[in-house]
Amino acid sequence: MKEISAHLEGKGLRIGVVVSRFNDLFTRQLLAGAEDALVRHGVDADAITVAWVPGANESPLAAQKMAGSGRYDAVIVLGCVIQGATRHAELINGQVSRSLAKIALDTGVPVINGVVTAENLDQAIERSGTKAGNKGWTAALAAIEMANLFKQPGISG
Ligand code: INI
Repeated sequence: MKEISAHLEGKGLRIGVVVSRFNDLFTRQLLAGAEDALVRHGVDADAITVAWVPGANESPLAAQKMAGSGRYDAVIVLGCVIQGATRHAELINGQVSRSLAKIALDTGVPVINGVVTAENLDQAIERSGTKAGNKGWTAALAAIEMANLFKQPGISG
């Protein structure tokens, strides 16, 4: 049996990051976590490009531009959607996750969904670098793993 799996070596990878300004108290923490994870795993800081967008709703288009540019081995999307009194957040989450999955399939570039979806402020705090870890960090590891996976013989080209 032949198994294909990827290591977490970031050397030589070029990573695009899309980050929302909405709820930036949290998204700045997600970005810090992602950058820390990328650099600690060998990604050159100069090979990380960060594009800020107004909110999660705008992130798929920026991710599509980055993924389609041919300049990145993976794109990470960071944001924080907090449930309010209306179903607005639920609609944003559905739209964003479906769009990001489609962009990855259309471009063949891994697009990692690092958008925190929280029912309240406590959950947003927990997922942005406290009790439940930092979703930016885990998204960065997923980006490295997926980018390396497609460099393995037997899975692409
Ligand atoms: N954008 C977010 O990133 N998080 C949210 O929680 C949020 N809520 O709840 O409204 C949010 N809304 C803004 C949206 O993403 C767009 O920027 C805006 O609708 C303009 O298109």
